[in-house]
Amino acid sequence: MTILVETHAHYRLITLNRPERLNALTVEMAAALSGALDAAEADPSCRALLITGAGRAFCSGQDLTAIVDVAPAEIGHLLDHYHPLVRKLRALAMPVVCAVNGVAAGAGANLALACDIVLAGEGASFVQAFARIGLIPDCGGNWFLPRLVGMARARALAMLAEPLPAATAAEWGMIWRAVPDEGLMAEAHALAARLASGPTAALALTKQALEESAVNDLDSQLDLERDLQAEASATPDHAEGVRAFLDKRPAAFTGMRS
Ligand code: LHQ
Repeated sequence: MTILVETHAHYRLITLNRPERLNALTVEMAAALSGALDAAEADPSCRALLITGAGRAFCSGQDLTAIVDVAPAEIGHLLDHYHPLVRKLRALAMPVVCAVNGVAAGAGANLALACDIVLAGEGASFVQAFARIGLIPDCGGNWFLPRLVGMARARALAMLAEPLPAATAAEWGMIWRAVPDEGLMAEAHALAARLASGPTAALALTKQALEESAVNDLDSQLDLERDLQAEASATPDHAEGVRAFLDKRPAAFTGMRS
């Protein structure tokens, strides 16, 4: 199976599973990943996701053995299988943690950047490998990179296609944290579990507000925050959070929307 799914208390672990090819992406794998995201979304008890790769890499991007003799028009169509994954990750109404356990190259790097909170092992690296094979960054790379690290660094990363070590990625604000490799999965699970016991509806609305900030001016963003705050304040988790504060006890969030 190209994608493994493990259910934990209120979150799911999704593992990209073609370790012999460094988890290179294929159309079949994209379909399986899409199915796993849909299944998580359809399960009301699932309140967060954790995504990682099997073996020594996170994901090496498109499986190049599958595109050697492919016509240019077909290459564009291939992205019709990958780009919906990026859209889905960005729109998913729950936090998505990515544990980058090794190299993340090409589309693999940008799938990681499409997740909400990215942790990486110190031995991991991010490579916008596209220029090495005469292609441009895809899967949102040209959108994520300038926003995360600024245009000067985005240009160099995309044009030089050099591996960026996890520690530098964290220093530049491209990812949340770089952690020792041996502690990566424990820390990623702890983070997913923590998010999975959070106020899921408010976290999803936060995700939406941050997403829309990319195209809004301040005035529109303030209007959006007013509207989304009204939604958040109608959730039981808001009432519980306030009550727990006043009672000086930890909040017991359910993640329910109403
Ligand atoms: C692979 C791959 C791989 C097949 C390692 N494919 N076998 C989407 C759709 C439409 C059009 C095209 O674009 C896209 C988006 C993209 O993602 S384009 C970018 C595609 N990815 C790349 O160009 C990266 C290719 N891989 C590499 O540069 C290196 O393998 C990295 C830097 C990821 C890792 O290097 P190493 O740690 O030195 O490992 P390795 O190169 O020795 O790889 C180990 C094995 O995995 C090896 O097979 P072998 O049989 O020799 O053990 C590689 O051939 C295989 N592999 N990536 N993408």
